[in-house]
Amino acid sequence: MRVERKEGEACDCPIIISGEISGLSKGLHGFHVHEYGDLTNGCTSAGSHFNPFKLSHGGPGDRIRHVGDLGNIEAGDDGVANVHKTDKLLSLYGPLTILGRAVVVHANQDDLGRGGHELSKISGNAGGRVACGVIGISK
Ligand SMILES: [Cu+2]
Ligand SMILES: [Zn+2]
Repeated sequence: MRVERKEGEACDCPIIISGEISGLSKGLHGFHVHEYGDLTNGCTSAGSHFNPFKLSHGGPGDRIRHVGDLGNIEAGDDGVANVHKTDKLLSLYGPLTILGRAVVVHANQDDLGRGGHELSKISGNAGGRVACGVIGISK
């Protein structure tokens, strides 16, 4: 996975998250930035969705959302999801930085807060955590 930022005006240039995740079940999987880059107890220790503004869970296009809410990724028959997301809220510096946090892939679809389940407004009711990784710096 790569996270990049395009050159340009500080306030209006999205970061780009791209890459490939394999070994998934076919279909949609919730995909979020969680608050801690800590995998000492597996993906559980990554904590909750990164949510510095203390808002309800939503979709990436919503005004009311967690900063870490990136919606879903979709795996094909081969279990591979090609990820390409741009987001204007996440940052690579300052208070909204995602460096040192974690990305988590969930077992089920994120309902983007609209599913009517008791967990919809908290986590999108996306089920267990099937994969995770720390967002760090590499060559
Ligand atoms: Cu998550
Ligand atoms: Zn969320």
